[in-house]
Amino acid sequence: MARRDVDVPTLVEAARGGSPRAVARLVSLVEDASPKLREIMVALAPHAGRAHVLGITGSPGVGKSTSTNALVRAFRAQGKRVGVLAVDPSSPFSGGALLGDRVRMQDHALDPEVYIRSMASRGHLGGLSWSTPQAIRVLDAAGCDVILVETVGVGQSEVEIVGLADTTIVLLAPGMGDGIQAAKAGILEIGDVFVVNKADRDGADATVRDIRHMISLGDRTEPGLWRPPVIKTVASADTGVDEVVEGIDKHVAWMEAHGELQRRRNKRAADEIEAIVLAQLRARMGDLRGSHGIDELAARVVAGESDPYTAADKVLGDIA
Ligand SMILES: Nc1nc2c(ncn2[C@@H]2O[C@H](COP(=O)(O)OP(=O)(O)OP(=O)(O)O)[C@@H](O)[C@H]2O)c(=O)[nH]1
Ligand SMILES: [Mg+2]
Repeated sequence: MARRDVDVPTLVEAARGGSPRAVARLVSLVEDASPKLREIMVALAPHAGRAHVLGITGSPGVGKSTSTNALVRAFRAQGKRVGVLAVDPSSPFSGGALLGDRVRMQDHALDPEVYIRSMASRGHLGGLSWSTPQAIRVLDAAGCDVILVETVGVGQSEVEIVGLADTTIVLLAPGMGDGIQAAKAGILEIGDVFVVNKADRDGADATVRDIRHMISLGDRTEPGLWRPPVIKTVASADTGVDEVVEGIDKHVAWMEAHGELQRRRNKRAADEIEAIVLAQLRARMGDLRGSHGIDELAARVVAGESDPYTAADKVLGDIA
């Protein structure tokens, strides 16, 4: 299909019907910020909002992809349709549907009920791509019951995943993340479910105790608040994965009982709107700069005839 021949309604219909090619095409259009993006989002809107979005974050090599693979297997056993987005903050390339994570999640490569996709997060230093929420919407509208978003915990991305996910799983490994380190990294606040993976290694129990202790020192112990479970797994041997699924289910039930799911989703939508507004303002600023206003205002500021705030107010008035 040639790029300019995209027929959005047909594509969306095919994606909803379960066509992996249509899903892949839509995610690519999102990633490439296609001129069809608006039309795509309008077409998807009535069909999105059903999927449970699960964020998985943790240090490099802690076992996120292996755990994702194991979780996909568990959800498939429940008959669920599953989407996976592996967001690579270090990659300057858009992922396509192939290579890296495809290989690591090979178990599901041929399963038509599993969509796996790598995404780069270009244009968004160190963090999650702005296009990730829109890719989530594509998978959601395509009928995924669960969408797993894997992101390497570096800098902002752990925090950003909180904004994206309904439930955030923080993965640790023995010796990699003792409680104090975790507290310092600010991950104690973001996890809804903590998993100590590589429990076949020494020190797993100590790490579990440590994390539990640090959580108990925090402000999450008040009655009515969610108490994140700390679960041991050996993802590479599928051990403990059912307990993780159970922890996730309990978290969803708790959120539903407390209006938290709606609150998180509303916040996610507000963040998305804000990102789009800011991007459009920035785009209009660019236009403005070339043609009218700013150069003259700048000269006046330099000459002391105006100040930057007054000048900025003029520009904002112009843009609005
Ligand atoms: N011993 C042991 N090894 C594991 C376990 N889970 C994963 N591994 C191994 O740890 C290595 C890294 O696993 P990945 O799943 O690729 O880790 P990741 O967090 O996705 O890594 P990045 O995406 O590169 O940050 C692989 O060699 C896995 O086989 C486990 O429970 N025990
Ligand atoms: Mg990985």
